[in-house]
Amino acid sequence: MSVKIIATTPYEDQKPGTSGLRKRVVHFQQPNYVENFIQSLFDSLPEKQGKTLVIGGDGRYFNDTVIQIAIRMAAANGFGRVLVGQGGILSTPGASHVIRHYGAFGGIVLSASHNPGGPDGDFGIKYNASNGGPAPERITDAVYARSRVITEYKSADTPDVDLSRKGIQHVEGMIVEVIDPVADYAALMETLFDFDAIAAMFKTGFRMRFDAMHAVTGPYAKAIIEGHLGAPDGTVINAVPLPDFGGGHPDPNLVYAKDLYDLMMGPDAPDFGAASDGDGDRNLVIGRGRFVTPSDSLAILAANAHLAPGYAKGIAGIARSMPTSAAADRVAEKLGIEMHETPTGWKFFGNLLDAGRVTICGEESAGTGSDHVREKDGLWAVLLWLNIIARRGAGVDEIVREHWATYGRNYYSRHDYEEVDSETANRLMADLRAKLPALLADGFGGREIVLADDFTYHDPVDGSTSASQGVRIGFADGSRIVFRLSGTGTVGATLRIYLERYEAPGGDHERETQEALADLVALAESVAEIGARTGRAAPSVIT
Ligand code: G16
Repeated sequence: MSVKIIATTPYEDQKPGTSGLRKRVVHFQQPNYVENFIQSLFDSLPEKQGKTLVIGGDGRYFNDTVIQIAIRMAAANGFGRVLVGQGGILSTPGASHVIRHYGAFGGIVLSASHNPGGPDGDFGIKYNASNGGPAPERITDAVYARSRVITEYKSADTPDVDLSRKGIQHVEGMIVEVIDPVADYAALMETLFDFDAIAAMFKTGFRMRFDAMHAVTGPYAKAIIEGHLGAPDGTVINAVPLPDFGGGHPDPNLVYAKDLYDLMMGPDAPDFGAASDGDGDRNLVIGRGRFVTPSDSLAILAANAHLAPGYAKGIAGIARSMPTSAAADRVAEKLGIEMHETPTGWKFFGNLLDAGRVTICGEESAGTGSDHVREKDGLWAVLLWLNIIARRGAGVDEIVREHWATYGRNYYSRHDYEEVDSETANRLMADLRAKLPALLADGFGGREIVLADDFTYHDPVDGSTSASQGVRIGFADGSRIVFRLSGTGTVGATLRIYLERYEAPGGDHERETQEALADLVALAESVAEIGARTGRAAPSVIT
């Protein structure tokens, strides 16, 4: 076999963040930058000889180049087989399913998620383990340690694989199988949801718009929503994945999916609007005249999951990331099932899902999913919503209001300050941490504080501990402010402030969200001195 061993020198900055290694494309284009990271990964994975590796990505710029590099390096490092999506395409949840379905050793997913793409945009590499989930910290820590001392990498001296052609090819001794990226995933969805009920609803004139944002869910949504479920052609828009996402920002939030939002709030709104992000794991759900926050969506999906055949027996438990609102906690309480609060990052749900302790998980950052894969899953959330609407015969707005009437409403918002100078942001967080004991003792702004800490997670399954996961300030009435630095930004630091206030059943659930949270916003500003320290008068993005 023509394996080349090539000398290299380490980079100091290959520490995976919340979800793999994410940097600007030009950063990844430095000599051997990709090769160093992939070799560090392979060096950190014992017992890979002869095993199957899944490779795919969201189709963004540089995807095709890195897939060819990864295939050549997998062959040189002794993998027996690579499964790769046709055209290099695999959504993040799709890749998770392929890993599980074919019993693969693991998978490399190439994506910077909702970050923009193109030569000046972002790129990313993440590794998923044999359970289909993002590598746990013990693996990402090992990769980082290895990346700092690496001296050589291995690659096969072979031509590119033809990714446009399904079927088997060979790279030296290794089998490369180019697979349909959609088929297995669509078959899985059919086992979970009442496709007949949803199809019947479309037949009677139910109207929907799904914006794939020129990202990876386009082919999946076309095949499932228009193909299997019979929604009219044109229900899925921007359905062709493009290397630069058509110049857009594939983040399905109210800023970047504004056209969809405006449509759904307008006089000709269809019944249901949805969108997904670059790699297909996030979701946006909007009913006619009603935006659903991701935290509420998690709670509503959990409360109604039994209406879908895949969850008819009930759910074992729910998990949410710490900054996500506590709306789902009330559902778990009512159902008498386990509820878990984990750090931000889907990887922290893996053990709970594997142990069968939770069935549904979610995060405020537009992510929801279940034990069907080990990633959050945008299309899954959309299909579960459709299933619930079809079975309840009620619209999104009605479902949301009924939920609040039963469980109360958690007013919730996130304020982001993007591209803040890293040192300034780190100092702000350090000073805030130092203030916590005094806040707990004395209160702040005339308010009693019942919780002031930096969140530490103790994994109940493997006993591991993850510290410094976000500063929490909790008030006596159940309101909460959380401060964290994002682990997914690529330039400077992003300061995230999460605000939450609970209004019990029978209370006023009709207030405008920012107005309902205004006193907490003011407290957050004064306790952390955001304006004075960052020079910013307002957040860059409010979601
Ligand atoms: C990733 C992670 C999520 C996390 C989100 C935001 O999502 O998979 O678990 O909630 O980033 O993380 P942060 O607040 O650290 O920026 P995605 O969709 O970007 O892969």
